[in-house]
Amino acid sequence: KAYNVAVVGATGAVGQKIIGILEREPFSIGEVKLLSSKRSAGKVLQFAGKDITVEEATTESFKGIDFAFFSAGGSVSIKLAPEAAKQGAIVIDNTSAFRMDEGTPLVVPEVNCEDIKMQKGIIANPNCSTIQMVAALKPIKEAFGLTRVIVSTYQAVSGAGNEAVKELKEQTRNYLEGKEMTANILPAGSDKKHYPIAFNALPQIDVFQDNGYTFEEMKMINETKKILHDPNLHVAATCVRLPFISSHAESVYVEVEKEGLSVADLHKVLEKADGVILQDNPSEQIYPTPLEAMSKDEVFVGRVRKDPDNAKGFHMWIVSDNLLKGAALNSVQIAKAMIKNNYLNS
Ligand code: 11C
Repeated sequence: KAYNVAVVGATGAVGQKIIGILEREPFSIGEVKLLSSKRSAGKVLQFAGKDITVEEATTESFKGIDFAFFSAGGSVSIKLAPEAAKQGAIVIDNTSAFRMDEGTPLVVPEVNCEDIKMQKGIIANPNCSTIQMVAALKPIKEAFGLTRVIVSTYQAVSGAGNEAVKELKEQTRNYLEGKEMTANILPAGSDKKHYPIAFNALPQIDVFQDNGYTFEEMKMINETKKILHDPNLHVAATCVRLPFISSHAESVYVEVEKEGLSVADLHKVLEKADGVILQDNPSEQIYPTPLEAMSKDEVFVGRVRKDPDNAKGFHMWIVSDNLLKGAALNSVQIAKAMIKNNYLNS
């Protein structure tokens, strides 16, 4: 069977990557609809060498669509995703709109594929920084148990969209030419103040919550517990934006249940984990970096070290392309897993 697909937010950073991944033919594809806001409608994009005119996404856009990939912001998803689902499409939503709803599966196929079975038309794709972390945490949890996770992120600018990347480039150019840098987007488009990201580090991703954490940090905390089915897991996060374009990096501290493990024990389970590549050899200076991970599908793990003072603690460094495994690729993998496992008819 060929599956009809719609990409909502086709002109955005994630939408563009979804188109690229669908062009790799992860499954047989019939009709392709590229949808956007009114502002971007009328643009002509290419799919597999063919010109496709982008249409405005409306409630009428989803008849006959099998998979609708949404990445046009939460408000568009809230308005149109339930409608698309009602019309029979499986919605795979990249926004945070439905992630924490009890009846909505939040899925990383390598981690909790079976959760897809409870879908009622909408499946949520987790936040990029969560996806890459849980891909590495799952095999560790399975093998050794997991009690605590403390993560500090080093996040790429493309997580905030194409306009933010443009802003980074302009600021960099201006700084090098001795001109003033202007900031209009980061740290959060919707917040009051803006700071330059070029030659800087911003300890704010998305807006602050009442508890002093940012929304990005709370997403990492809550989504990790949901995906790993472990509401009692202790998770804390500090999310920081840095001036590189793509791939998020994370310094992750884990406390496992089992005592007396070695770095080699962790290496063994990470090496075997689906979608994970271990790059960890300090004597050869082998470790993952954002630049190297860019445009690659996998989650890369390195710098695995034992906590010198805690027999159950380990540090590690996790890197992955935030627009691929962190967003577009994971979404398409969800669709692929549904087809492969026959979840479409359940
Ligand atoms: C960032 N993680 O890097 C964000 C982008 O909830 O899907 C992804 C936002 C989301 O700014």
